[in-house]
Amino acid sequence: MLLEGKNVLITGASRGIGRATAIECARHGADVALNWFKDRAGMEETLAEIARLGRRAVEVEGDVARPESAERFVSAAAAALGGVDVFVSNAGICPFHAFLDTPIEVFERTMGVNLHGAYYMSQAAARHMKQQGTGGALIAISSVSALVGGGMQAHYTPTKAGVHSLMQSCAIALGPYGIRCNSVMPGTIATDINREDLADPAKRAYMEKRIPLGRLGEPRDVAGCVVFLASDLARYVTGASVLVDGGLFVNLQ
Ligand code: NAD
Ligand code: RM4
Repeated sequence: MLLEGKNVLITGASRGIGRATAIECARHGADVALNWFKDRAGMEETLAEIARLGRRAVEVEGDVARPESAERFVSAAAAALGGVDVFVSNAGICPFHAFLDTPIEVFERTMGVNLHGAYYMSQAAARHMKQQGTGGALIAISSVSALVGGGMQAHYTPTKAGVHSLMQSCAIALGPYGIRCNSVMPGTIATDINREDLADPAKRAYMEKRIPLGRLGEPRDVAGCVVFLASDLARYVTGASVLVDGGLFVNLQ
């Protein structure tokens, strides 16, 4: 029970890594506030899982790319749960497109959701934590793609480098308030975001061969790392980025 008594806010919690993070946090004793967008059915499933674990959950609909969603989410969560201890910026999109053919709208939307959204949300959460005066933790779901390119992801990889950098700057700005800021860098985790991409058996087999641990990741692999960073076990960890990729990044040969 690493998160007993903590309130954890998570964006994009209706499925995938966000849902697994909500469940893992609840399993460790946290109450959760969950942002969702256009996926009511998925959100209901996440809420049912949290209820089964006997923890409190509040859900708040909102597009993270809109600045007003941030204050709405944080204040609704604080009012319902009684405070904000941990904020996880997870919501993200990755429409695969070749660089030369990527429409400007796809680039702008990907930046808006993945980078602007994480910025607005982290700022709103940190303002609340500062006012609360009890410290806290910000965690951004970055990616191994912050460190390497992706041929079909030129509009996506800069957003992941961006949130990694955002957490580094936040670590400096918010350290004096006892707010730790870190990012998690997942490798290839099988979720809806890459379902089509990984449907190609050759692509999947190539990935599995390249990953030293021999398998694609599961959402709960990432969630475990988030729980650690959110917990007091990580009390001296800030400005860090943790790869959760089965060894993919170091396997250059
Ligand atoms: P997913 O598609 O299963 O989940 C994405 C979640 O974000 C969904 O709940 C979706 O509804 C939500 N979302 C999308 N746009 C939103 C918006 N505008 N406002 C609020 N919520 C929104 O994908 P996932 O793999 O679980 O992705 C979660 C995060 O993990 C993303 O930031 C992604 O970039 C990152 N990531 C994923 C992988 C991977 O291989 N799956 C690897 C590295 C990083
Ligand atoms: C990640 C990484 C994964 C890809 C997802 C969509 O950041 O690039 O390989 O599956 O994005």
